[in-house]
Amino acid sequence: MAESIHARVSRIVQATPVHDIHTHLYDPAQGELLLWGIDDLLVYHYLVSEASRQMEVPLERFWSASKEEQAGFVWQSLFIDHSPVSEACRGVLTTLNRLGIDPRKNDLASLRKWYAAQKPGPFIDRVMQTANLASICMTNSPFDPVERPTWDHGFTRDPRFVAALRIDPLLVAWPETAIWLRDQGYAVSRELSAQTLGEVRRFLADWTARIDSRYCMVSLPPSFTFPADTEIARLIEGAVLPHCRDQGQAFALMMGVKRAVNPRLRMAGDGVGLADLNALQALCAAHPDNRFLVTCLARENQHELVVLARKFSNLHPFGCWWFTNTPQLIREITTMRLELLGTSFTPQHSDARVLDQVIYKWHHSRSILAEALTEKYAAAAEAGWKVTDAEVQRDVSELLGGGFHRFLSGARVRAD
Ligand code: FIX
Ligand code: ZN
Repeated sequence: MAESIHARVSRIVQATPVHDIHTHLYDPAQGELLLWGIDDLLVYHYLVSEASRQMEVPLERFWSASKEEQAGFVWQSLFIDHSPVSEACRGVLTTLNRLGIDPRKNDLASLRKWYAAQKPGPFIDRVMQTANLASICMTNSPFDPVERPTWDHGFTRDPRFVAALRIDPLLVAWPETAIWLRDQGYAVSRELSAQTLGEVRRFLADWTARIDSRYCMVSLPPSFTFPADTEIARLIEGAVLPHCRDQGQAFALMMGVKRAVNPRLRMAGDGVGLADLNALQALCAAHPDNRFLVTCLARENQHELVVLARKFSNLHPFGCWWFTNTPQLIREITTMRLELLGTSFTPQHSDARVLDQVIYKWHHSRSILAEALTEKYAAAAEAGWKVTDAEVQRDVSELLGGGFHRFLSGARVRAD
């Protein structure tokens, strides 16, 4: 019997290595910055915010506990006292399951024992093979006092881990950041004079070269507007966009995050708000020589983002970010993008903070991508256009990193 369209598409989607274009993972040579293992899986901020609703211990007690103890609280409240049905809980189960561990038969102590027997190098290889990853793009911040010294000292790069320059404090914390930049040897003042903007560009160019950054990125609050007489807008216009043009690089905007909605939850305390996509429209229209990679956190922004991408070829939507990284929303957003953009977008990034998470993030997303594509190919077949395996492979390679890289390079037509 002929293989069904769904089986063909799934086979190709599973077998195609993906370039994970945004994560919070680090080069193995950056040592402890690269998190992995059961305790880090359990204290992931997605799980902490869910556990904070169910845990018996008060938050203060939770935060004063060791990582192992915190992991124990999360395990108890989300896996033992209740069933692990949320997407983040299911993620832990899928990860363990695909590593060959029966999560049901293993208590936390034996899970820890299993992990203790793993060696970092082979474990990284195994995770990347299991998730079928071609490369991992990091989020690299010169402003991070723990990360920065690793770059200052230098290390031998793992070619599978590529860099992206993250610049949130530069844009959202000006003028405090001016003081920091001065300490780093850049002759800036609080006022955004031509000299200061020039020095900010020098800083961006220095770090782009130092880390071999592929693109520069920022996350922005819902209040972001453009054009505007604000420090963020002026820094973008006067320093970041010229820098990107100089370097031929794209600028990634992650729009709609409300930081520290509940500061008591620390990293788990961020929320979502509706971004003003008029700002994005104005950026794309006023700067046709810049390229913008954009993801939005609010479900309600997704349709407008896709419509804008139809109008501006210098805009590339990517990923189902954070609170939209749930099966129902991935299905909705990916289908909407396929229906309005064809294959000219990047459906997903993992946003993994713990290496092992790439296993579940990609396993879950790949199966939804295969379903969404199958539906579209089946509809085309009904209208007399049957796709070949080679065409499916072309499309899937495009969606899993090929289109992204072409967008980064500025090429409009297929290079391969
Ligand atoms: O700003 C970001 O890159 C976000 O992805 C993070 O801040 C967030 O904590 C996260 O991990 C979401 O997945
Ligand atoms: Zn992120």
